[in-house]
Amino acid sequence: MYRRMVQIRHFEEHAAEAYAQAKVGGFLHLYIGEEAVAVGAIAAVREEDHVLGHYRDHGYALAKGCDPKACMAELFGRETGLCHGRGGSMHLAEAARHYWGGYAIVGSHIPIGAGMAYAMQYLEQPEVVLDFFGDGATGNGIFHEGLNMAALWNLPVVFICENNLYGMGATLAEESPVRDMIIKAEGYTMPSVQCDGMDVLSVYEAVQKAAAHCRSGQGPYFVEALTYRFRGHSMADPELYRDKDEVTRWKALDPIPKFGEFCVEHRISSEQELAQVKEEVEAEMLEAVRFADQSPWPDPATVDQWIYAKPIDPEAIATGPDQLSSVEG
Ligand SMILES: Cc1ncc(C[n+]2csc(CCOP(=O)(O)OP(=O)(O)O)c2C)c(N)n1
Ligand SMILES: [Mg+2]
Repeated sequence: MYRRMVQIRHFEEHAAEAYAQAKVGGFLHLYIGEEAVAVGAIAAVREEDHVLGHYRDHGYALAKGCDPKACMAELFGRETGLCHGRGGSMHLAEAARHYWGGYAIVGSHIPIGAGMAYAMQYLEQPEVVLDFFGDGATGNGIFHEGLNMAALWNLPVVFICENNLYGMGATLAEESPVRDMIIKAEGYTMPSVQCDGMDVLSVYEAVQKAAAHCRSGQGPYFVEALTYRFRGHSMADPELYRDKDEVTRWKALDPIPKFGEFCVEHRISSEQELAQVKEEVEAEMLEAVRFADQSPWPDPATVDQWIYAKPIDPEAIATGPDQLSSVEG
């Protein structure tokens, strides 16, 4: 979990640098500060479980085990990218790893996650769905539709709300009548828990419990992770809406050194081993940038490829999601 968090941090620091050099187009939303949420949650479930989330998505992809080289090349818009350069930063996805993206329309993937959970229930598959979104998304109508159907049909989906206190430049108080997002889950009789999103073990524990609940057929669960993004909403954000002291206070809670200290204190790793992890990850990310930079652009003649899914063979549906994962195109 320590290595994964460091991977996300270093990946994004390099991505920010590449963005400033105009090597990455479009928007770039950094997850820096929130790494413990994706890492703790995804470590708490099985590899075959399904994950989807919003546009601040590099952390989910890396925590799901996607190759950092392919992720970086995707940001650079290259053919070697995770989605052949067609998706970019906000639309990372890898079917084979059951990582389904990366959605730019706020809240849009909430009912999609419920729908995937419905598929698991219908096919009698044991997998659960982790559906990540922000505090801002809970103000969208589609959030309520998704929670309503998930609760009504007892679907195996863990809704994970990353409450980072802001939706773009709007503070929580400006966007929501309640400060605690778990209150919104109560309206759907959904069990819920708040966890410390700056502490990877707190997230791990909460999601482990939530996923076990879903897997045992008891229906959906709502996890609220209290967290904070250390950078602006996107690279284009001058951050005029928040106090620098507030950012400094949250940075003192940085989940990476915090978990590093825990590992040393409990003799899980030595300081030298943690330093070695950082060094290895840094080399891996430098290689990812080099790979992305040297990769070819997509051939304009192939512009319509990798955009739409092929029609799915009904027999593949009947035989289960592993067959679906191999559908390409
Ligand atoms: C339906 C919709 N409305 C507005 C936007 C513009 N928008 C992009 S991100 C965002 C804020 C979302 O905040 P939150 O859900 O808290 O996620 P965070 O960025 O804090 O991780 C908004 C309003 C959008 N992408 N989609
Ligand atoms: Mg937010």
